[in-house]
Amino acid sequence: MKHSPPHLDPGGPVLHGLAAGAGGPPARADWTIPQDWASYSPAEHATWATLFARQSRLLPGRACDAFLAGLRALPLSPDRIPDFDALSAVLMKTTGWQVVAVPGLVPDEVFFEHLAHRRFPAGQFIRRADQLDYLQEPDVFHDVFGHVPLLMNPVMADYLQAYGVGGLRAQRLGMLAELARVYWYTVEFGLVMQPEGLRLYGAGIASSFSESRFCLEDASPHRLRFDLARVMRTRYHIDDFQACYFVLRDLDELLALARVDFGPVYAQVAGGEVLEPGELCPGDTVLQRGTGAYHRDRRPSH
Ligand code: HBI
Ligand code: FE
Repeated sequence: MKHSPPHLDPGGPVLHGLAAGAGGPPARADWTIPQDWASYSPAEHATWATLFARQSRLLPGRACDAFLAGLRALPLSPDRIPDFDALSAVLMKTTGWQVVAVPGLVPDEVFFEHLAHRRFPAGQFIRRADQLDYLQEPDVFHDVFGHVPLLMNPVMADYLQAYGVGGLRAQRLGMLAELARVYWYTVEFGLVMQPEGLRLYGAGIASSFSESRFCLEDASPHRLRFDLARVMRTRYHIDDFQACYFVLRDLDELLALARVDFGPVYAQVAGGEVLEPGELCPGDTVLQRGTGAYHRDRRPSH
């Protein structure tokens, strides 16, 4: 994944990419830094409060039950940036995960190494007040509000660790782009079926004011049944709403994904055709065919 300049839509997703965090070389080899909770200013806590309030209002009925349960069970204050040690204490006894602070994006292998050891690297900083809806690097709101609730869920806890282990392997195999697409269309932008209807579980949408509605309510994007090989071949928008969302039957599907050997699937897709984000292909199980209206006449994908 790589970074690209912010787009013009005021409500795009929070993005991840390849570039390392700002500043010089890291003081520690694993790129962690102290969270230094006392250093957050009142204005920074106020930014958290604004983001927290509007997302908590939007998510009931949109986020899946497991996400909402995780959110409730975590020691999160509506008006203060959370303390990572307090989060880690609860996570550790629930699923064995910890939250560690990093300056922003870290190199892929550093990121994978943390996940493989059940440490979630969370951006220490919070976005500026003029960037409420869009920023390029994962900050504390995206990482904690978006990702940590599902780390309370045993299935996501195992899946994300498996992604870390798999990431190191994919790098060796030259299949990182394929694996990153799986991450993108699950952990960041995944949808799941619930008896009452479609729900979101991806952190990129759970932490986005506009995409949390777009992904479920807009007529533009396709909503397709998740299929591993298909997802591996599907490009994504890194700086705009997705043109396609992939839907799991239930979150337990991630458990199967954490256990399956990606090797044969890499072999199946290697050198094959890559699909554009909004493209449909034979074999797709189309749950809702999108109109494509949103992306029509916009820039091509990466
Ligand atoms: N670093 N802090 C941080 N957060 C991420 O989500 C992240 C990263 N570095 C690399 C990365 N993601 C992705 O490019 C990989 O998952 C492929
Ligand atoms: Fe993320």
